[in-house]
Amino acid sequence: MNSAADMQEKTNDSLHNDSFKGSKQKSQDALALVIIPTFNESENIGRLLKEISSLYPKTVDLLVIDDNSPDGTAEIVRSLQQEIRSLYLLEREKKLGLGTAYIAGFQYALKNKYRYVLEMDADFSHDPKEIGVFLEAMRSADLVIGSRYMNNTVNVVNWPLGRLILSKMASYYSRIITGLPIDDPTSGFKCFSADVLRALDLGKVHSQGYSFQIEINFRVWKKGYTIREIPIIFVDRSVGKSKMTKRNIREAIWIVWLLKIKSLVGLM
Ligand SMILES: Nc1nc2c(ncn2[C@@H]2O[C@H](COP(=O)(O)OP(=O)(O)OP(=O)(O)O)[C@@H](O)[C@H]2O)c(=O)[nH]1
Ligand SMILES: [Mg+2]
Repeated sequence: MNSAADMQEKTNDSLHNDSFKGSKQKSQDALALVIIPTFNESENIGRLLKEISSLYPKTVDLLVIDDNSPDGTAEIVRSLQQEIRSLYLLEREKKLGLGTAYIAGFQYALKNKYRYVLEMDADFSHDPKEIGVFLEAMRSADLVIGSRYMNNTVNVVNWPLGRLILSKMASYYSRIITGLPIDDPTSGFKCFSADVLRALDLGKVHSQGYSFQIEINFRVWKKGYTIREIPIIFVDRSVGKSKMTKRNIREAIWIVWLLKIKSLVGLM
């Protein structure tokens, strides 16, 4: 997947952004950056970071983007930076939404010259063991999406029926209005090639919250990149609270129309 020469070509850029507290240099041989946004995930984050770093000690670096969680999530990450060499932390001053967290993470990944950039939730809904499958699938795609709904199946464990219906409705709605040919457009477990992220105008992304997933997929699709879905099993969080709000749902409803209109008038 990556030659030694390619790896050497990557530079170890120092970071020049003061908000990346405790950051070091990018690991020399890291192929991918896993971005994990957090808000009040103190019960999950430590175990998750340890698990990923023990599964992928060399190929994967980790970036947690924490929005000043009152439960001490950032302190846990900071203390783990002593034992996990490839763990970085971006602390933002308040809860600014999932979409803006990912944009900040993408900018960090591009600046530090990772080849692949993964998105992942902190709450163990996404299985760390799948990261290798995503990287393998990137051989034949520019964006790989972990799908809960491929081939008319539903691979969701322990989700309340209401959440499942909402998620399925969002998938149908975004497909009918925009034509986006993806079974699970709201999935938050995915992997981008850095080239795709570089080609997107990240400053133009509208979504602050969960509709970010739909919007970014739409932008990648519109640019003609290859999107591949791979099946994942999504397990509902067992600890911590959901951050999904009615505001997120309202945003998704209008964002889909905005994307449609912008693409019709040639603005996308
Ligand atoms: N930095 C940051 N992270 C967030 C924000 N909102 C949610 N997150 C994180 O984004 C990930 C997904 O959020 P969840 O609440 O798990 O969303 P979900 O998976 O749709 O909902 P549940 O699993 O039902 O709780 C988790 O790691 C959250 O901690 C935010 O505003 N800022
Ligand atoms: Mg979750």
